[in-house]
Amino acid sequence: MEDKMPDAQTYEYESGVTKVAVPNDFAKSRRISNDSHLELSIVDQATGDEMTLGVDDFDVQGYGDEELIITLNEAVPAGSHLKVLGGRSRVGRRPLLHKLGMRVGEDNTSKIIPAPSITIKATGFQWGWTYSYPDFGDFEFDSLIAPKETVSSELFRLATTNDVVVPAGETVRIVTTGRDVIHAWAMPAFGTKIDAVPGRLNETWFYTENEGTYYGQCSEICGIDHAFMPISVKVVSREEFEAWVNEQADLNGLEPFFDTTDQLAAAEVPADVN
Ligand SMILES: [Cu+2]
Repeated sequence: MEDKMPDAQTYEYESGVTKVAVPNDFAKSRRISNDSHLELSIVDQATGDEMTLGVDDFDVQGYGDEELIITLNEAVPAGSHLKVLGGRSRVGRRPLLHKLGMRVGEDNTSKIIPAPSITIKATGFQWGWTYSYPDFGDFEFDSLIAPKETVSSELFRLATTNDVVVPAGETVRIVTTGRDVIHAWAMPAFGTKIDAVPGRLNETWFYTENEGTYYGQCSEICGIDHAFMPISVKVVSREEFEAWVNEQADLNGLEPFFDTTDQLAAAEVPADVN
């Protein structure tokens, strides 16, 4: 599963609609072909709250075809829009009960996840990591082991000088390479481990909805300081992420990437990132 990049797509439709045509233009083997490949929700535009529709709330024609026609029992209410997430990429365990007719995802162990919204390039070097964010003005920074006296004993040899910052609930593509010898970008909490090889690009991905900071380490013996190149990923809200991106842009002499005039004031900018 790690080697297959998530490819599900999200489509949004206005309030008032009852019938929508949804593209199903994946490769044939990846098409939406049953209700476990679809997730429909009604999103309140004011609050952002999502209410997931049950399979009995809509009817689908054209499973497996290039276009699906979805008919809702009730029109999308005013002040809301319809979000359709469709595709075969998932995270979580696929319950055995699915084979007995239970809808995948019903017990929250497995769910559809969208194609990556962010690509981060991680370059291993002796001894640390450089992270580039090509989608957001192409800033980059180095992440080195944090000085011992600055970290708690729990984070000894895990904390870094700069966290990788990503938004929760979005799929993140990680592209790895090496600047000198082979390293490996490993993040156990995400089930992610991939070699970072000079002259080659590898790619993998992760997805988490849980905000917090996660730690990993280089996992390919790369020289005398191999044990001193930790990896830290800070998962934040979308608003915090955008504020952080703008802060990075500023540090790199770039224009702000996101127009977050309101959000910047409201969002908590992670204090330990610079
Ligand atoms: Cu190493």
